[in-house]
Amino acid sequence: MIDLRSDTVTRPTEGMRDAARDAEVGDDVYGEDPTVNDLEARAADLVGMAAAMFVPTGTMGNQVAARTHTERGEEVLIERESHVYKWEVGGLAQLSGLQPRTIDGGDRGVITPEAVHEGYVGEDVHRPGTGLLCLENTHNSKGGTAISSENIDAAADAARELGVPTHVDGARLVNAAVALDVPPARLVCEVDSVMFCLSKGLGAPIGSMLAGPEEFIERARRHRKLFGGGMRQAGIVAGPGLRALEGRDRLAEDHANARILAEGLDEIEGLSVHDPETNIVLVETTEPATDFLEGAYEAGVLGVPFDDHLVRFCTHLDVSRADVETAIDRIATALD
Ligand code: TLP
Repeated sequence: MIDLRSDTVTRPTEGMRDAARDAEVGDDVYGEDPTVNDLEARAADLVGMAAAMFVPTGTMGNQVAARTHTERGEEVLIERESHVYKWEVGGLAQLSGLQPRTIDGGDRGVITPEAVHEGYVGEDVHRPGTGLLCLENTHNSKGGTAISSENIDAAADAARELGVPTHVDGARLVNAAVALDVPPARLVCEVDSVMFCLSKGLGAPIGSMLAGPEEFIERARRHRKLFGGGMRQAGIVAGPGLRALEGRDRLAEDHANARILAEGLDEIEGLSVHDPETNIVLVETTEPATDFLEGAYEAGVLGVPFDDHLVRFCTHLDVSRADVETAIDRIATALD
């Protein structure tokens, strides 16, 4: 089976398994796990922030960030197809008493400064006030679009002028950086916090990083504890995370494989493929997405439905160029 459902499905490499076994550990709630401390320092450095904190999942990183930036009842300005709004079980409302105000980011999920100004709500006797702007890069639902540093800067600058902090859900920030050929830090130099995942394209089995200023991360540690994410000998998972960070240049291969997949699938009658910018390929299907996926599954290829006639395939560490070519052949035969 060629599993293109997500880049979350990768199995740890031998090096990651070695790193888990050999990790020096301590109690991380006391700040005493040397492997976690090392990972946090390197992650902060990668994104050019003063501090970083290890969290078990991207969802927790985003939700802790939202809680740490805001007061209960405030509004969060957020793209309407974004993961934090759509795929995190309404966590903004459930966990932090926040009210999302959605903005349409168009085909690529880009939030413009105009949209920030338009969506902003000043606090008064009737209105809650905007407490946070949340951006996503790459934008998953829009097909892994790599949003440029200029676009991110412009939105964050607009928010700052209004006194609103910006958080970036950068689950795939390193994919964006590789695609745009800029250091990850360049993509977040104007924002207040960023979450990025080790467990997606980077291939780690578990873990994400939340980065920001020292004082922000210090407060975020309390919210991580509150949300049940204070881990003990977490070096066991941070060790593989360090290996994942070291291998980040490899993401260019996933992007090249996504392009090969897109070109191959686009030749098949009944499919129309969006040009991939990173490792996500969106495919429009003439037949219902679930029927198409059933045929693909029987032929030995897995993907996920994104809409009634829209399917997502994702390339990653565990699929080679040859696998991608086989996947194209299998789907072509299934649709024949
Ligand atoms: N995304 C998963 C699914 O939940 C859709 C996937 O397979 O792509 N931000 C973004 C942009 C994400 O894509 C995801 C996971 C998360 C946050 C949450 O990360 P985890 O799964 O670690 O909580």
